[in-house]
Amino acid sequence: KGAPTPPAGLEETDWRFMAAAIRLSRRHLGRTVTNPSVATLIVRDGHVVGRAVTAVGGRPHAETQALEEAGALALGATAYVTLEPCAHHGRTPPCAEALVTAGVKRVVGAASDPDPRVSGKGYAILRDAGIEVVEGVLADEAADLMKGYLIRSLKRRPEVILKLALSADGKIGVEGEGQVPITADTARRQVHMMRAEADAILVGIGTALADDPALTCRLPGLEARSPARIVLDRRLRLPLGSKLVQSAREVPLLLTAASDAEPARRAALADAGAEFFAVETVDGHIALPELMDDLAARGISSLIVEGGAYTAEAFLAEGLVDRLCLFVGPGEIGPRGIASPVGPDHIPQGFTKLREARFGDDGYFEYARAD
Ligand code: AOF
Ligand code: ZN
Repeated sequence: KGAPTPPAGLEETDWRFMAAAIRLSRRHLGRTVTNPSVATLIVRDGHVVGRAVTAVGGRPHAETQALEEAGALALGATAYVTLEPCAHHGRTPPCAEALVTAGVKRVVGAASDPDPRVSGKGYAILRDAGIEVVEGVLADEAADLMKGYLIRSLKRRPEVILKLALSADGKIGVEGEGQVPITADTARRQVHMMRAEADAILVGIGTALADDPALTCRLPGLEARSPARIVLDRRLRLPLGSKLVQSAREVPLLLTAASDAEPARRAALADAGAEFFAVETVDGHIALPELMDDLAARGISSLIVEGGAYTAEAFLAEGLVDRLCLFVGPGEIGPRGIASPVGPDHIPQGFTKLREARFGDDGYFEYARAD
């Protein structure tokens, strides 16, 4: 195929360094709540003299750390930032001002920041100080990794990623049989990586009871990156002995309980480390839009919905799914299986395919809602 070349209108070096910055920004995905995971490279004479990603916990920002590493070498350098540098005073002065003070000559930015305290103001501070600014370099690639942050800022809800594992004949399990093996180890590791990069993961009580899942990330070395677990459990039916409850002291467990749920159950689950949040119900069903609003208010930017069929359908029906990730195993389950509401052959309207891959014998299909 030959060496990759930059998209039209982009300088080769800008393209390469921004691509490297975007790769670096991936490092703290899911660990910077409520901030996006942003990366900065400070480049002088073709050499990286400072590099950083938003710290775990969200502060300090990427720019200030990268500038600190570069020190005096930042003078006359180019800064590559995956998000417009901030313009507001937080615990520290704005990153845009820090770039000016350090004497950076040029700033190349990818995504713009919808935060009203920043939007457009960060780039303006730089330009007013005589710095050359190039905006929008690899903006889509950068935005793709910050989707959660962008959706939460613009829509006041987390990015919703619906993940389903289905058999070759489109079934997601068998009624009353608990976890049925559908995909193999490579696909499973991929799912755990998705968990590591998300802020939260959600299942319905039916799946929690049938499968007894832990919903943690169990990749060696990444155990600490398990997302908060959420169960739609209005009547608090989750057993105290379940893996979810048993691990609630290590990884947050949030239950959406009705206000009239049995107080004794609530007390016992609270003792085990579970937390609760009240959500409204409409006709006995949890009002998902309100729930999404609640999660956004808690700073949750990305949410994986892992089933089951009923929960998946509810999210789809509300138009709340942004990304659809389907893992398809080689085996068939047959007529006793529970049919998946979606499959590679029946994708809901408005979704377009982003990628397709194979993990061993399993297929992977990813779709994004086009909007
Ligand atoms: C940057 N660099 O690395 C990140 C930025 O609560 P604060 O004060 O940390 O501000 C949060 C806002 O900062 C957030 O909404 C977004 O606009 C920006 N994130 N900005 O210059 C960074 N993570
Ligand atoms: Zn900043």
